[in-house]
Amino acid sequence: MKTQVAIIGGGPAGMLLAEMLHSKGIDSVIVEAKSRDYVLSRIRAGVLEQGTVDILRSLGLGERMDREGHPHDGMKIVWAGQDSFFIDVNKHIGKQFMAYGQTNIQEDLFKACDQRKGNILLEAHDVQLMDIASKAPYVTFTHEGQSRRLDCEFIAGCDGFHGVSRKAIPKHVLKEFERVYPFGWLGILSETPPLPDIIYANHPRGFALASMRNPQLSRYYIQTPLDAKIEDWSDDQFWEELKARFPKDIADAIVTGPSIEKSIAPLRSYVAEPMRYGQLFLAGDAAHIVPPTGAKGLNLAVSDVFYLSRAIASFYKSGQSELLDSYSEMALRRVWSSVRTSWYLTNLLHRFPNASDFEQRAQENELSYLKSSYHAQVALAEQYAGLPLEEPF
Ligand code: FAS
Ligand code: PHB
Repeated sequence: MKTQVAIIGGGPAGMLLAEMLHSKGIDSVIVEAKSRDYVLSRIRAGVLEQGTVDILRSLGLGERMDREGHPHDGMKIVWAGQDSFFIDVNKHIGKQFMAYGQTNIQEDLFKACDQRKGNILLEAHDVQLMDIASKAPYVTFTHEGQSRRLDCEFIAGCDGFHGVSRKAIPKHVLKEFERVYPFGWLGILSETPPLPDIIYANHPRGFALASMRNPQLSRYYIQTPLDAKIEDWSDDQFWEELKARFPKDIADAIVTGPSIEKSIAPLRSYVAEPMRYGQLFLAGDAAHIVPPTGAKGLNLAVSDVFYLSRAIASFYKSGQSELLDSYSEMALRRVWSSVRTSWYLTNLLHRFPNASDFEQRAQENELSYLKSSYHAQVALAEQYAGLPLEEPF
């Protein structure tokens, strides 16, 4: 098999990259380890930056999002039982953000790929990246019981944190930065009407978050200890703990119901540099992980593949490799901005098990400052809305 771009991974990064390349007349093949159902069964992100919404619309992928998604002007923060305060992102920055689940985006991407008869190989195993430092890299894998080889000009490593692409970069080249948090998030999906706003809570019992997927589908999270097990959490225990972490007026407005999905995710900040080696370009979770506190993970995957598709298209159009050569630096500027913001919000909103009294007081003062300072809120709103994508020089 031969293609221009071999894409490893059929999550949002890989599937969106394929659509972007196709819109520029560039051929790609997606090699995905799991089945379509498995990929669609993962419940993950829920908040899209304006930049992501604009990109999806520009590719003709916005019709269902605009019909079923929920635009928000801002989000609420509440702590220590105090009144909640609203950070009006739209007033400060002139941008909204959209509540629309990653699962829906994945469904929309599969549909677009099918409609254009895109080439996606599902349940491909033993994927190996070969000769990535040469001008003729290739990928080997087994598919439908047969050993296959895919020759290409570029390889996009979109295979997430546990994929093989990042590991193909020699250890002496790769520099890794990591912060593992001493807690996780227990998330629940329920077919109940959500609260009107996205609300973050910092409570002595721990962090909590109220979000949504659509007017009949709620998404809630609570901070849990690292050793928490899903089997230890009945729905009733979850709802009781969630309500305990919000002020009474908000807690009383929460409509409870049976969970249709319940999972625990660990929290980490991670960045791998560089995001390019030879003809291999990393994008999305393959290169970086953020704690979901800032709702940045999926949005970073989108900005990475926007930069990468633009760079590959520029190469094929003009033969120039400047944008390819600057891809890693440009993508990492935005990655580090989102990593820093997600780290800031995680430190601001969670209760750290070993926090000293000093650290606890400093956290409460930061929350109080954020509540009272217009400028602090504008700065956070700018980051939460997502910084503008960089123009090519
Ligand atoms: P993905 O991990 O989504 O996709 C990678 C794909 O590569 C997968 O389909 C995988 O099967 C495939 N793959 C892996 N190894 C392979 C191999 N060797 N060969 C071929 N294919 C291979 N972000 C938010 O913004 N908000 C959230 O609330 C949020 N919650 C999350 C909860 C969890 C449990 C996790 C894990 C992530 C969460 N994220 C959240 C982040 C998440 O949305 C990611 O940022 C997003 O999925 C990134 O997309 P990809 O880079 O495509 O990686
Ligand atoms: C979600 O709806 O899943 C969500 C919302 C905001 C976040 C993280 C996750 O910061």
